[in-house]
Amino acid sequence: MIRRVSAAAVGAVLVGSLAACGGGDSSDASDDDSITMGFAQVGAESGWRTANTKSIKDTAKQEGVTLKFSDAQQKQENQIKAIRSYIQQKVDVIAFSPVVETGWDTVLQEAKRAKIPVILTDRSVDSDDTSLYETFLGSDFVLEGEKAGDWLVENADAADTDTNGSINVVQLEGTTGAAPAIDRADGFKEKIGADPRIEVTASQTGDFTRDGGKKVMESFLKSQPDIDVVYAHNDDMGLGAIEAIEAAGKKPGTDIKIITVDAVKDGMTALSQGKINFIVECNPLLGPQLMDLAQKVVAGEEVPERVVTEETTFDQEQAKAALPDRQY
Ligand code: GYE
Repeated sequence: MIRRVSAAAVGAVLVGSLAACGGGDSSDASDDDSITMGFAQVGAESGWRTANTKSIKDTAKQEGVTLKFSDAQQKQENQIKAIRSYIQQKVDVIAFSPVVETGWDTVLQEAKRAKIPVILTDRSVDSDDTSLYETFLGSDFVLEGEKAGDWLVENADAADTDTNGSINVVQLEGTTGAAPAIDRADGFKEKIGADPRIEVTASQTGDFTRDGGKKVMESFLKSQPDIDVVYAHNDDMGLGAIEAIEAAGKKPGTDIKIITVDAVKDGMTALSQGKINFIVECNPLLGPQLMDLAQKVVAGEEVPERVVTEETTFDQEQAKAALPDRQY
């Protein structure tokens, strides 16, 4: 709870970017101001991440932002190394999507001392010192978990596939310690409390990958005799779970209901085919908002301390309707 508040309500201290760039004329930030951004990406673990990276690279090109990009292969130490190298290269702004929530204060203090503004994008950090970054652009992951939980409560009767009065959920968690894994679990848990029949009987990380989801689901299918529902923290793990369920001779979406988060094309396709039952959207197309914030921050303009992306949800019929226009 405290963590949620500290991530979202960054307090009254607005951007430290005046210090960061020695002032700046906020009324005069023209579009063709060329800036250099160092971006430390989490990895390439999922369809969501691929779409996110493409959005950032494409928008940087369009906006004339020189982008230095690194892929940390889901390792915090690699992200820290990349940030340090951006500090050494004296980029104008650093943006990154922290793989896990904790352990960033030291490197962020180094950026602050070098007067390089930092923008958090997609995932936030858990730090008491909110002066270490200018803003956080990304989804409300707790809300995403709540939407997943609400759907299950509303569809509880159908989810009790064996009609034995208990609805056993297995959870495929995202990367341990990552904001979306922690928050999507919290939001879901809070909402399923409304129906005493619903219980999370097993929960394990699949690291946001398809392979991880498949392996964890294979072991759940052996250890858990009565699985009614899979709640996967992203589409990729849900898609891995589908493979495991089919290999075990069961019908995903029918014998075992599946709820996921993201709504990337592969997930939406499985949803429209009836193999997934509900997807909570998480928008990866953060490039335009990120570049806009970066240009403002470098120009010394004030930016909101929190920018939340707008998202929806999809059931099977809605997925069929949305699929033809889905970009990612
Ligand atoms: O849901 C998942 C990815 O941080 C929102 O990371 C992101 C998550 C996304 O690996 O697919």
